[in-house]
Amino acid sequence: MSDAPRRILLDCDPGHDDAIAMLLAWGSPAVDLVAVTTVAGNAGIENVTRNALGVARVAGIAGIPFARGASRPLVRHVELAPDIHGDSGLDGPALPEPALELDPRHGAQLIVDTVMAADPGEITLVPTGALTNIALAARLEPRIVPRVREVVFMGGGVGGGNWSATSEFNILIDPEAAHIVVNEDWPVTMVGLDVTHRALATPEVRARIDGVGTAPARFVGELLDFFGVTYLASQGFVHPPVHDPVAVAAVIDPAVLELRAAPLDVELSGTLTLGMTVADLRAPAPEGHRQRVALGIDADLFWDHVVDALERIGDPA
Ligand code: PIR
Ligand code: CA
Repeated sequence: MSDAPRRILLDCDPGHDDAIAMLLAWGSPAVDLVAVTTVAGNAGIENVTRNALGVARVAGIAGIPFARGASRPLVRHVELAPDIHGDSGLDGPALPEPALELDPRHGAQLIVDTVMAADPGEITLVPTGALTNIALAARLEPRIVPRVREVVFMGGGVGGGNWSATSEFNILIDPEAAHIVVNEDWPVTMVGLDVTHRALATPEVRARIDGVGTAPARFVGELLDFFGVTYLASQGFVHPPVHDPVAVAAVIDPAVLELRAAPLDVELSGTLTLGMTVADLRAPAPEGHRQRVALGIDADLFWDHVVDALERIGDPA
């Protein structure tokens, strides 16, 4: 772990696992959460934005801006995931009324402003939903591209999808945005299903979270209860995978994931493979290649960081 906390902007569509990603980012001493932006995906933009503010209240997150982002993908019609996350996008636990005021800027504008106001190489973008806001920000202000330290996104995978045979939800609902993001000239790391499908909320993990004994930990438990039911019904998982916090954990501790540099692109014209993330793993990538894909995970270490973050958050007033 590096000494100075890495400053991250979380761009999300909460979303059960997005909510846990937010808690991990807030509670971990290795990262400094500087802003949160929302994007349509798991539910519509009004719902995911409300959910983000509700989660902030649960975790005691304050003093950072939250901004509503894109209400639909760049090209395609909006596609939601109520079978997984419920109609609200965060069904299950009761959510408190927001305590924070929404920032008046569009999410893409907040991304631009955050990156331009910081030193070059300071801000890491962590998108855990469709890449619409990140793509918009790169087009709105191209000078952010060389200033961003890295984009670490949850999405895609090299070994198949969850929304089609080849493609993962966050990429498939806005493939054009994903294409922009992986092809911009900034370091980009794909945290895909290859690793997140191994970050499972097993009964042992549940017991550790329950053992924390705080209101935010109980909230996470209730999120996992709901996620467990829908994941079993819709995807046949006995224990639900928790995707989005894995991208945050990748920034917190490089030992969590095994990364490999590889040329990476997003399929935009396949008739069967739209939204597929194609990584060329045939040979080692050239020295200094800017794209990396996650191929392995230390799941125990990942959960250590989640539990540690919950312990540090404690019981906010
Ligand atoms: C999870 C998601 C969408 C659909 C399914 N089946 C499961 C959401 C999660 O929030 C995560 O960011 C990503 N999209 C996983 O595909
Ligand atoms: Ca998500």
